[in-house]
Amino acid sequence: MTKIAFITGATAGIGEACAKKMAKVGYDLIISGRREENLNQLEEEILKEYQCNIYKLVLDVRQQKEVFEVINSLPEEWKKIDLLVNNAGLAVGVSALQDGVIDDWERMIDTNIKGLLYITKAVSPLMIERKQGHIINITSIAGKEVYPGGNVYCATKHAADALTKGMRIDMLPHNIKVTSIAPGMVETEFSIVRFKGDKDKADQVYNGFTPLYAEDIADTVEFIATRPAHVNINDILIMPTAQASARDVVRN
Ligand code: NDP
Ligand code: 8X3
Repeated sequence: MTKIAFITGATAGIGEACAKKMAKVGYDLIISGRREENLNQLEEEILKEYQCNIYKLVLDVRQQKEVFEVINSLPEEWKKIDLLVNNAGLAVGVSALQDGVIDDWERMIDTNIKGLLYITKAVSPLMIERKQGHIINITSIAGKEVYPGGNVYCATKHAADALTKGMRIDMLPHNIKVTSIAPGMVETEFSIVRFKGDKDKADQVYNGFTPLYAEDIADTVEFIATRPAHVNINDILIMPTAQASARDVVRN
């Protein structure tokens, strides 16, 4: 039977690359994000290349009620989710904590922590019922280290890292695998969002070295999701070769 992957934040970057990769290896897809045109375009691109069924969910992961409503009202055949990739997330701003913008903090906390929790609470009972499933949380090097101006973003990713460990314990009796993938710098829309649309500042983040690309993380998701039933990869930290830690990057 064809497996189903549910990918949040599939309208750009890592989530979009994961959707393409999992379609390529034969999964049907539930793709979600707030930008409907991007979902439509992604569907079109995937269907040009691969034979697969796609279900689109225009969804803001921060909207608790909506998350439960849309997931609970998925058609029965789409409730058999084998793989959940909790990828939707963002950083907003790089201010020191004392200069922080409270609205930016709320967006990061609501998306990266509460959104991940809502989606997981809605999807995991469907997996538990079938006694199978795999949840991959896209965390970050920012969930393992803290850097200047990273304060609240790093805290949300530390929370996602802790939640991954907690979920793994809680879901152990139900045969559900739980994995964290913690990437270093990946060139996506991430920095454009972080710098609130300032493309020049965003480009500077990746200047002078080769960052990771979204496809590198998608390859990792594919590898983890396709291990034999008795094997789980708990935690992967994946960095560009030119990056040793959150702060150590060699630039030309
Ligand atoms: P992008 O900005 O390219 O993509 C972010 C995705 O998240 C988009 O599809 C966006 O969709 C979605 N998203 C954001 N907010 C919401 C929301 N409220 N509801 C639903 N979807 C939302 O960034 P990346 O691909 O780089 O980021 C993906 C994940 O990877 C994030 O969790 C990020 O923290 C993590 N990460 C990124 C790294 C990097 O260097 N790029 C490194 C380590 C981790 P839409 O706007 O359409 O809603
Ligand atoms: C994104 C990686 O270290 O640039 O999570 O914030 S970092």
